[in-house]
Amino acid sequence: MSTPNPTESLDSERERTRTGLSKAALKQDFLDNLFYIQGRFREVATPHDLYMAAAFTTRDRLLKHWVESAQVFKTSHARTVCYLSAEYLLGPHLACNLVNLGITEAAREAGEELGLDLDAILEEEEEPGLGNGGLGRLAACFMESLSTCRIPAIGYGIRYEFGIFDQAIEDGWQVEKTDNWLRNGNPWEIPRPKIRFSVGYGGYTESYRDDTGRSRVCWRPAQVINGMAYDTPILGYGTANANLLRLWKAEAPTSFDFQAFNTGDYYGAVYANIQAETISKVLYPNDEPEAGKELRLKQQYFFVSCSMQDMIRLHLNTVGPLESFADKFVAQLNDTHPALAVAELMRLLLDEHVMSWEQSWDITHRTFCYTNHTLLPEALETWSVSLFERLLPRHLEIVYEINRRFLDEVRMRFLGDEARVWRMSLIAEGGERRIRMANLAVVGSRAVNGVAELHSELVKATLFKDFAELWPERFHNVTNGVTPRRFMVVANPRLAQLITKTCGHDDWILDLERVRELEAHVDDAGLLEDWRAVKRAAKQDLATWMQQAAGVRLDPESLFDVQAKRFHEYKRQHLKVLHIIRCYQRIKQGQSQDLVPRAFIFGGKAAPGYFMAKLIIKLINAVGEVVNNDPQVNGWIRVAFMPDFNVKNGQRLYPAADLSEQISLAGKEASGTGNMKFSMNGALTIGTLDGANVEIREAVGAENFFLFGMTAEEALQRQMSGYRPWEFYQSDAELKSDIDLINSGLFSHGDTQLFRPLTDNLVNHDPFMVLADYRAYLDCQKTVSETYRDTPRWTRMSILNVARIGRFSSDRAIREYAEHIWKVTPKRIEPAHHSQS
Ligand code: AZC
Repeated sequence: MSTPNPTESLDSERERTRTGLSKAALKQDFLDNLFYIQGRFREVATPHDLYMAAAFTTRDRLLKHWVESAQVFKTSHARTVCYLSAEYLLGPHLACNLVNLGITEAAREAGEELGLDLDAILEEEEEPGLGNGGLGRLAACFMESLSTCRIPAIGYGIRYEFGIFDQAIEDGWQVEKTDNWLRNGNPWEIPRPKIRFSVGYGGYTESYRDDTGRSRVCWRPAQVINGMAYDTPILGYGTANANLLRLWKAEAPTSFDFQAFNTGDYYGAVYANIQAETISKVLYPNDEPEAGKELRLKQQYFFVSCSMQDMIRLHLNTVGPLESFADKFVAQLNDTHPALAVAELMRLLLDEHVMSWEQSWDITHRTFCYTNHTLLPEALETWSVSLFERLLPRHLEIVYEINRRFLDEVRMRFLGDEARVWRMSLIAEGGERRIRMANLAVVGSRAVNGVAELHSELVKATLFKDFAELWPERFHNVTNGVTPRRFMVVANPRLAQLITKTCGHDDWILDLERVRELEAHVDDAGLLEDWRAVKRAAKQDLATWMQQAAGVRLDPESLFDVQAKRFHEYKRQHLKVLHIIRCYQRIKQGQSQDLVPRAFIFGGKAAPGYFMAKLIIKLINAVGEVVNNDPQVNGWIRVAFMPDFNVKNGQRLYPAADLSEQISLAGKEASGTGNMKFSMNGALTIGTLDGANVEIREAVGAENFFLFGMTAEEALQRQMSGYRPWEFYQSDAELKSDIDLINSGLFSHGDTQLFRPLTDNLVNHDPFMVLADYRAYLDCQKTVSETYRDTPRWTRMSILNVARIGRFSSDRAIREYAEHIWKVTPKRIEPAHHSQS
């Protein structure tokens, strides 16, 4: 799939001018957009006006690729991937689009000639935070790689009016602020008022006989709302292929209920409108489902129904009869949030397109594939049958029928094994009856995958053991990846330039395996020096930013030790805190000989209702307050909390990290993707054998990775044989003194109770076995410090981490999906050769 960037063939200035990619064309269009769209002259434009004009100038250039891609995909009936995801954590668009268009330098120079700084313009962009964390960001990386790999694709999701909250830190606590990302307009989306679908809720179903005498069902919903499409083009790198991200906004079917209006109920009519719009109003800020939230179920059904109707519309408009639907489309369920699509496609085929059950099921089952992202039992979605019935009565009937047929199959295979039937049922019985969305997703899909080798094995061995016994061929692994365009080229341009200079080409951006060519230079003194300078500059940038954003001074000479990810007990940010407290105590006791100066940097949000996670954030800031104000330890350690960790801020963090903390309890982190982003930027990892850490370690070499802690198997064994955390607390004097120091009130102005819920939980329950891994973690951190002191060795390890990270490009992941799961081939779009105005 390696082909030159379309812009490379356009080397003559005339050609670039003709296609709008020259500096002169950019300048002219920028000024035009500033005038005609923003209504400003250069002299009076605000920074936001400048950003908008730059965004429109860039978008114009995307559109050409996009319109052409759509045209080619349509006329060639190209097999298309539909990625169904309730979340897309997109991050800022502008810088990535410039890179993918190949016009970053031209834009920078055009800006300079106008007296503008491109970096300042990029800073203006408010990112669409339509996701919580890993799962949403993965969807965004996959959209970019789908285009880069030239796979025809549509991403379907929800256009939340409010994305993930903005995090502020006040008095050390997380405070949530609404994310009004659309406030100043979104230049990247194109509203499609003609692409609207009705979505029903509630009501009842009726049976009737059709003309042929066959029994049919009709659903009479009590409420009907509309979903309207908003499209965002997603361009690939080094290609003219551009795919479509189609997000649905909920609205009332008509702006007024005229009957209510005529009878004088103006308020009632407007209220109905508002109620409908609530459905796409806000992203649920949890990375695990909140039980029983009716609005959440409504959201899921809303976007899934619009998307399935849209796919059917596209199929009927282009290919024709629905019999071939599963040949035209493959739909990937990103976790169980869109699993209702299975029931919805069945309903549309059965009720609206009057197909038989057998044919509808055959199509449905051949259409869907499902990715699981977690083994944590509390994160597995279930919906109460009563709520489901109230909102989606027809879908409940369909789920029951799918279940009836499925369980017959199970009974036939495993005669007399009713316990198995009970476990595999789509309905959990005993207590309140609930629908198991994961089971629905597995039954309704022809392929199921986990997101790292270890995770996929555990999926088969634990979560879906019964299903893997019934359908072993259905289970796959596709290890996650991340896009090197955003997380290397855009986030870390200095490093990108150094790699390009060292390798003598920039083909690695498209074929990340080729960063391996760095290995040949790993002993060049010049490279080592340049490598250190690049890292040092990134650390300085972060230090400058952190000083301004968090008021903490960081010394770029110190080791930047970073943990950035959602806050969750299984990710064990509190294990890191114990390490900080240990360092603090050692320095105070004059035992700093094993230490190196370190900046401990955290970033991440906690779900607003997750008390323990929020308390851990408070503890970090509380420890920071003491440590950072203690002159005795100041030259040694600093603690900094980056407020509002999001994609944009992540891009500041990854390049500056020396050490990447991936310290989840083994068996709990499905994959992790931050681990890849850090490693790509030359950070060394300290980590457990969990998720993709296992494969990263294999790839970069065990000698270039700091491994510690129990394996998943050992953790399970220990858990089963009765884990008693207090024994660790009692028997390890340092551990005890670290926990006791928290309880002493030192970090809470004398309040000895504030952190009790956390410390008591650790000592008495410790569900994620922090205490069991504490000693191993400290020992490993000692090795980290020793290694860091040997600068050439550390630098060499850093280079090798980058050189061997190729496998973790999301391009590789997408190719594996395409080949093994989706059975779809690339479709090349030729660069357009007509001029644009
Ligand atoms: C995450 C997993 O926790 C993480 O390990 C994985 O890398 C990522 O998905 C992508 O596969 N899961 C979530 O983010 N889950 C939700 C519901 O947000």
